[in-house]
Amino acid sequence: MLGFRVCLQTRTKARPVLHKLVHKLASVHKATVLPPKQLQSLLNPFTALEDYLHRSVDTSSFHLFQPRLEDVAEAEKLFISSSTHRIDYYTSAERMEHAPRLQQPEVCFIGRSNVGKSSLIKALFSLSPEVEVRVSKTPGHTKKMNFFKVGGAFTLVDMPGYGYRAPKDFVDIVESYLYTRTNLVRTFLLMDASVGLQQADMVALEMCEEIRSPYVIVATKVDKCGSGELLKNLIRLRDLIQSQTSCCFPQPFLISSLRFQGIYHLRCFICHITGAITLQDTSAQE
Ligand SMILES: Nc1nc2c(ncn2[C@@H]2O[C@H](COP(=O)(O)OP(=O)(O)OP(=O)(O)O)[C@@H](O)[C@H]2O)c(=O)[nH]1
Ligand SMILES: [Mg+2]
Repeated sequence: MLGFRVCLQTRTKARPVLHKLVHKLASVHKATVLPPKQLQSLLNPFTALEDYLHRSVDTSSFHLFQPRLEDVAEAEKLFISSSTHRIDYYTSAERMEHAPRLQQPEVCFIGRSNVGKSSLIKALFSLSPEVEVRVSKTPGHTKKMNFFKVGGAFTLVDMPGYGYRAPKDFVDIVESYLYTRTNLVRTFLLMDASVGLQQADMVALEMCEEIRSPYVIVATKVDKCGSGELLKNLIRLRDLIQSQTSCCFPQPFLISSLRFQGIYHLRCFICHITGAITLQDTSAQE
């Protein structure tokens, strides 16, 4: 028996560390060697769609956050785990009573089940692939609030989704979190750009408006449909933000977690709003 235990302990200690591969586009440094147009569409995927639009269409709201490349690279460093800046899954909570009390500024990711919340967090952490973020093809996968600490800088919270067998969870968990979390600095409300606005998206948007805390819309899965369909969905989304919201950041962020489109800018935006870095300039540059 003792021998068995010793053997188990030895095996645990000797277990080889799994070095997961870092995707070649996970870092903006790697992307800077790409042709300028390709780099631009990774930084802001909307630029790749503009050729399809008539010149009279005002696209300024898709270009409001335009950090310098140096700031994007600076922000990226905060997404690399080290012995002095540990990025890690911290804890999960089923109810607000179980949520950890944390001092750091916090941002959370909400939206319909399957919209890509966990995948987005995984892409943000892709330079630290040892951080385990679970994604699934099955809707309703994330059932608790999952807290991820980014050193002492900020916390990311992955939320259960709304719309698939989970409206109760959403109301019980997400709504009470949004109403009461004092260190929450921004909510990211995800919508699937490849299918366009759904009824459940409107419910979440109305909730964010009612709570009156600042939020940002993230259009996910921009890799999944053709440019025409995507543009139609995005212009509709832009119009909705302009006409029906008052607490929403006017720019929707476009992302593909699979192809890393929009991920570098989103990292930078998170560092900016949590005060983790001070940007030189975020507006459009000449
Ligand atoms: N093509 C494409 N697929 C994506 C993208 N992001 C996520 N997916 C896929 O969408 C499915 C759901 O992703 P999740 O990240 O688990 O979605 P979720 O919003 O966390 O879902 P719940 O936890 O159920 O609320 C998975 O099969 C992902 O691979 C994307 O940018 N592009
Ligand atoms: Mg999830």
